[in-house]
Amino acid sequence: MAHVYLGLGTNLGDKAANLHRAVCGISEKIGKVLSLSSFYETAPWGFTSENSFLNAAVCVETSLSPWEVLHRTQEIERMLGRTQKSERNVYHDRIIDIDLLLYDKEIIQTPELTLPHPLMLQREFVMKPLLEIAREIEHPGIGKTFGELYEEMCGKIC
Ligand code: PH2
Ligand code: MG
Ligand code: MG
Repeated sequence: MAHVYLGLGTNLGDKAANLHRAVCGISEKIGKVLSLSSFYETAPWGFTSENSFLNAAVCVETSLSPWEVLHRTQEIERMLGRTQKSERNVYHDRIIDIDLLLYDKEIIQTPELTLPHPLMLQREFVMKPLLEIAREIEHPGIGKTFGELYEEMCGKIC
């Protein structure tokens, strides 16, 4: 069994309900949800929108491969009504976004999937919820814990 950390975000409709529905989908299609962070209201990052986000992070125990997890998260996004995908860092408002952040200590670099998530350390909306459930976990590429990395990051962008 592997431990997968997923980042969740929504900025349309009933945002808390969207996050709860995503967590239900994750427990049905990916595996047992071991921990769920609080929900954080955050400002849109990397694009302009009048709709603020609600972000969260979950840890899931799964028997699926990283690619199977990716495909299942995309299935859940479609199930919840997501139609547009972000491409080349052009972002849109969305009902739900589920991003793979970590899969055990795997380091993967393919066009379809990069792990750990390449932008997570620059994004407070990812790190804040993740910190709640993964403070002692090590970033596999860097070898420091998320607690340590968050403190370093706060000197720069928080
Ligand atoms: N997701 C993005 C781009 N910008 N900003 C916030 N606050 N929260 C997000 O989840 C988010 C974002 C790309 O997926
Ligand atoms: Mg995203
Ligand atoms: Mg995404």
